[in-house]
Amino acid sequence: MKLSVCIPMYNESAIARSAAETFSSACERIAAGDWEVVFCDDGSTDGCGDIVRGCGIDGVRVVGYEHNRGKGHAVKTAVLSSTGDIVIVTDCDNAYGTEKLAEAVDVLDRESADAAIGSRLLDPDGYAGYTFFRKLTSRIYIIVLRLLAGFRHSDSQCGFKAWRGEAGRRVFALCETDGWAYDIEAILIAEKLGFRVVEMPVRVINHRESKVRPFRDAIRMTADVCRIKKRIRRLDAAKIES
Ligand SMILES: Nc1nc2c(ncn2[C@@H]2O[C@H](COP(=O)(O)OP(=O)(O)O)[C@@H](O)[C@H]2O)c(=O)[nH]1
Ligand SMILES: [Mg+2]
Repeated sequence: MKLSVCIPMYNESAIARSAAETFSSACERIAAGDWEVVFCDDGSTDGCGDIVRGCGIDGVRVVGYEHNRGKGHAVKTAVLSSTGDIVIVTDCDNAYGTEKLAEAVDVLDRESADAAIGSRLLDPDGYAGYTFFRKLTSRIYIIVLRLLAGFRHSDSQCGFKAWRGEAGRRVFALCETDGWAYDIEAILIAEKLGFRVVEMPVRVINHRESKVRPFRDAIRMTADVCRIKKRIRRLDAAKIES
């Protein structure tokens, strides 16, 4: 079983080296000799891509492009270039801890799932350390998603998601959202294709200040979700088959 870990990365020079080391040694423990870590440099301007390349770790590679497109585009690019039987997407700051990588592989097997998405609501301490305001916006957002798009999971925005390689690559090939709503698009497309999506509890163990701007991003995300919903309705069988 080849394991791919995909990391979207935007201006992470402060932590790029430790991320390359942390994720590569975790992969080696889980899938000795049969893994890759793919960083997608999302048009960074701080040289973090070169830092990762400079580590010279076998199995760690960098893909990307010149101008910043947003986390969604970075995740899509990394997943489409991955070759693993299992593909796990997580954040550069290792917010959820490397223990979750092996756990996600188990969950996919145990539950015969095509995707396992991290949920901070399922872990009793999932939102520990979050400000009241961030907890509140997160909860409101899930309710809006449920009403607007029929989203039936408990957390959409968690940066930790595991896919069976083929399922993940099929789904992300159809994804078009560059911004923060890409998660919802991927999950809704996966379900439209008939893939089995399950949740697994995660909690944030490495906190840092979020770059999400609550009001601006919430408005853009809501607009994105409406667009995504329309598009998925139109996504006909012919397109899905191709
Ligand atoms: N903020 C931001 N993060 C990006 C972008 N592209 C990729 N990322 C990566 O997305 C991950 C999550 O970013 P973070 O700012 O911690 O967002 P949060 O955890 O959702 O609040 C990190 O690995 C970033 O490097 C982008 O355009 N903006
Ligand atoms: Mg974060």
